[in-house]
Amino acid sequence: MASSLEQALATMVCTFHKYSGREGDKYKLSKAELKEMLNKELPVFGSKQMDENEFRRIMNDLDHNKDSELDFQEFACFMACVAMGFNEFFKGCPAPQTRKK
Ligand SMILES: [Ca+2]
Repeated sequence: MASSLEQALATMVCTFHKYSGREGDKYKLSKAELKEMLNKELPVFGSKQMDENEFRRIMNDLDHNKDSELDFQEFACFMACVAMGFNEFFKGCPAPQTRKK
């Protein structure tokens, strides 16, 4: 059975392809696909309240090669940034207790 980290990586890859395959280039996220992905998969971003300007700024920051789409590499950088944000957020929190029976 896959470890939880392996499952997390597979989820990351599958989630990218679930949205990237919807329109245009199958292997890149368009603006609309990114928006939908943020709404559905990362609601922690509060993307519902994110206005158009804010969304455009995020897209602009993530789109390193400026082709107006996010390829997997750009998406992976984004996920790494989100993970670093989570790491900061959870710093100092007690490690989850392993239940003893
Ligand atoms: Ca791009």
